[in-house]
Amino acid sequence: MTAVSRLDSLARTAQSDRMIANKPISASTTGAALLPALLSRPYPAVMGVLNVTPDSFSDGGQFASPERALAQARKMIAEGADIIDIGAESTRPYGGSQPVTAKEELKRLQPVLADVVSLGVPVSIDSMKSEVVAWALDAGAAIANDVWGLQRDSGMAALVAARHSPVIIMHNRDRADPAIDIMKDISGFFARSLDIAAKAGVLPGQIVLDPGIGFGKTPAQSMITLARLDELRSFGLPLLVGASRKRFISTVSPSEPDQRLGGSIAAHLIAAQRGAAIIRTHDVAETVQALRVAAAIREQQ
Ligand code: HH2
Repeated sequence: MTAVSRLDSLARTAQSDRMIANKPISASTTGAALLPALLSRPYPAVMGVLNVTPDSFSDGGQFASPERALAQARKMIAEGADIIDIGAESTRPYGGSQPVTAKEELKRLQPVLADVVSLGVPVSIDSMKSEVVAWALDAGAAIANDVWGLQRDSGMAALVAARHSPVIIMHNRDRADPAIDIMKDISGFFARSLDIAAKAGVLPGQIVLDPGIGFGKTPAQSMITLARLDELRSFGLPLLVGASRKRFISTVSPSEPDQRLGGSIAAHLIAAQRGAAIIRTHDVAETVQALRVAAAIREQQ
């Protein structure tokens, strides 16, 4: 058996396990039906990160070739990912990476996006540029993931409204300010984004809010955000949390990004307990297991 066919058969077995454990969400479930389908489980949906970039903070360059990207997407689906989040520009949570043009982002996505879509789970496009998101939605992506919460690219809100696609509105700031009340800042940002969304005609049922762990926040503010995540439930919208491998973990337990699995799982379990409906992670198998075990234990209470 070749490595590729071994991976395929592993994917098939794990996928059928997944189908028994929780109804799979097919890529043909789109628009208004997609979020309710993803959020109908007893534990959060899991979004697997696929960075087709040379410079992402934790896995830059690892999946830049189309073959490796596709293999990684297959692996994450086999491990139980409900969504694949593909990004072709580092969002630079910690600076250091180069901004890229829409043209460059598209050049990185074109050889791989349609193949990832064809694997059969919903794909989200992690881009702050409406031109890139428009292309990706045309190519079969189902969700827009905007790390500037509809506030950077003036065309983003109208685009997602016109396509009836779910959108992830993430909190962000140009720089961290240790003096501010971060929960108040996040709530104010969400209120502005929701106003932009409403004016553009985005339906509330299509919106997911994400406090943006590690973005424009000190490490302490990232931890405050996780500890007080339940306060954001007052918006009445599903919450997404992506704490995977982020730097705040290293301030508690010094570690390189790829050594932060334990801290990532701790953060994600707390996020799930505080109401997160979607968890964004680089480490799908371990995260799915942790979420399912935590949910099973809670059921015994
Ligand atoms: N984090 C990153 C990128 N996109 N999108 C959402 N909605 N939430 C997040 O927390 C989030 C995100 C950063 O992680 P990664 O994609 O691995 O890094 P990079 O942006 O350097 O590619």
